[in-house]
Amino acid sequence: MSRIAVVPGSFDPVTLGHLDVIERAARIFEELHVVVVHNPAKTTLLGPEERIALIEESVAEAGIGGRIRVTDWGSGLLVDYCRQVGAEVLVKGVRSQLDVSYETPMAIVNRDLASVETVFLLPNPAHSHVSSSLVRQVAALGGDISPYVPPAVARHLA
Ligand code: COD
Repeated sequence: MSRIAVVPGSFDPVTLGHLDVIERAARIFEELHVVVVHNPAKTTLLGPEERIALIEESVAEAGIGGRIRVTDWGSGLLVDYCRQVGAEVLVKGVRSQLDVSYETPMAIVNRDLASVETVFLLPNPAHSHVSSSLVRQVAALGGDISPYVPPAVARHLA
């Protein structure tokens, strides 16, 4: 039985939706790795070091930093990271049918490649409309992002 799980994402920036998934996964698995992956399809706002620092600050402020390792995996295969650290489970949040359609083929390929299973967590409805791209857009237009992001991110982007 795996005790190590990986929560991957672009986290550009980390949102309250991400934090909700991380908090609930931390209650299920003994050790959690939050892995910043570069998604070539997306234009980024923050560099990987900033994203990592904001995730670390956010999980620390949420009181769950102790069992969470935050790391950057560039654009390598995610299952190679899983193999490297002995993780057998990926955790993803699914907000909509669109997320399910996007994630399902990846989950099957990751299982084919390395027997890594994917666990889907349903979002907290309070945050299910939140995405990093929405936050980037509101921030760029000078709006208040504090309802959507952890305090560390709101301070950083203010
Ligand atoms: N509530 C709940 N979950 C949420 C919310 C929310 N409000 N917002 C986002 N999430 C979930 C997303 O559904 C996703 O599971 C995760 O949080 C990360 O979201 P993002 O937007 O930060 O990151 P994405 O979607 O750009 O990340 C995509 C990955 C990098 C995770 C994905 O592309 C991937 O797994 N890549 C691995 C590359 C690889 O190994 N490919 C080969 C095998 S197919």
